[in-house]
Amino acid sequence: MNAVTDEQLHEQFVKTYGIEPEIRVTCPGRVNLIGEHIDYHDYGVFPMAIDASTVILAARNSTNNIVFSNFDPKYSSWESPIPCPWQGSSSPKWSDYLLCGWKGILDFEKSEQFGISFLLYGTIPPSSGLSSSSSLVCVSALATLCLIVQGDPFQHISRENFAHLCAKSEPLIGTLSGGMDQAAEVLASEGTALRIDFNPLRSKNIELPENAVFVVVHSNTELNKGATSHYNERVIEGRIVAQILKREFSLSTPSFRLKDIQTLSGKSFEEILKIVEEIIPEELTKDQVIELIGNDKLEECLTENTRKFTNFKLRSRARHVFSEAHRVELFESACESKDIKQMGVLMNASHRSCAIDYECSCEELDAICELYTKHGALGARLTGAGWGGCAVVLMAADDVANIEKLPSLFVSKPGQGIRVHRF
Ligand code: ADP
Ligand code: NG1
Ligand code: MG
Repeated sequence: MNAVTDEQLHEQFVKTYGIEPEIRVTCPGRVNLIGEHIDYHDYGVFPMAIDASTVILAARNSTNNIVFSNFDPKYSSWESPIPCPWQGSSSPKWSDYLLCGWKGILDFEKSEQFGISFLLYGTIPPSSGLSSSSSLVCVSALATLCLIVQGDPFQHISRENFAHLCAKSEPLIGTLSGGMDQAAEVLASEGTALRIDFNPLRSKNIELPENAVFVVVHSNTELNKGATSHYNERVIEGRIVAQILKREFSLSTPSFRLKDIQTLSGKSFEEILKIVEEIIPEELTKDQVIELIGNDKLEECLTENTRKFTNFKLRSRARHVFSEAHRVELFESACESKDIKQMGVLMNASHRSCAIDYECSCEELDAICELYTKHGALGARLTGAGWGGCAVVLMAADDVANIEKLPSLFVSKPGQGIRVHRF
């Protein structure tokens, strides 16, 4: 679709609903530079917001209906009278992401439902690892909040608490996701990447070296995460590893996030990686897991829609999580000392770990990374959940001419976070 102007959107809103919009909320996508599949273990990550974004125009209506429409006709309109009984979805449609944000805010505000009209328009390539889904959740949450409270919504709730609320709401579509995407999209400041840490959520703005150019490249494959179980399989495998390590270290914490286990054990990354090689089995069936940790401990790890899993890869998944968390620390240091070569080396290692140990790449993504590396990229890796979607490539500014003829989506500079305009 061609770029749509604010005026066109405004006109479409009035034409669709016969009322004026009250607010416009704009939320960016994000590209993760390093730190993949570790946010749900509470390890720090290193993303930045991108210019591609989702925009929503919103108003209260007097029809006692919740109505969502999309500027792009490929997404059909959705409507429900209030009270709308929605509690979540296991095969999400686009409207379900909006309902996540809407429900999160109504519950937080303890607000009665009211009639709303939303018109959405998004330019983030969907299902491509640039987190279009969280952008939908966040615009919907902020639009709902702004229809309830007056003035600056971030005087009412801090950006950190708002991002946390959105992160807790998105799993209503059935994915056991971490909080990286909502945090990146809500906390970003223009011009800087972010180092994000969790529990409690906090972020640090990080300047990227001036001679570092990040290129986002689409592999021309997509994965709708909500429609497959790959992501949740990885989350559950990590939780089982945590239960095995807790037993090994005699820890009584109820947490099954690997960062908590490492912190409580007092082990360094090197030490815990060695222990993983020594004591974590590579692959177990469900019965073998029960034999090893007991049915109760396995049950603690599972959720309703993951109870059906029967096989678990463990050692290589754990190797990825701990080594990737370590790479984030090293990447931050390399970035601070403007060592772009080292940043590239770490990105390449991250991609290998994602591809081999976490098995979340695909042929097309591997081929893109290889192609760019052949043309002088310092580093290239899949970004986001993977199994399709985009790669992020690091080039030295002087070498960008080498890739002029290669396919690319955009050259990315750190963009700004979610924002609201009241008409
Ligand atoms: P990612 O977050 O990596 O982009 P997900 O699979 O998590 O991928 O989410 C993609 C889903 O988000 C799409 O299937 C669609 O339901 C929704 N989505 C993304 N962009 C739009 C859009 N512009 N309009 C409507 N829905 C969208
Ligand atoms: P994408 O692919 O953008 O949906 C997902 C998760 C993140 C994180 C990354 C992998 C959601 C909302 N986002 O991103 O929390 O785990 O994968 O690092 O599910
Ligand atoms: Mg997503």
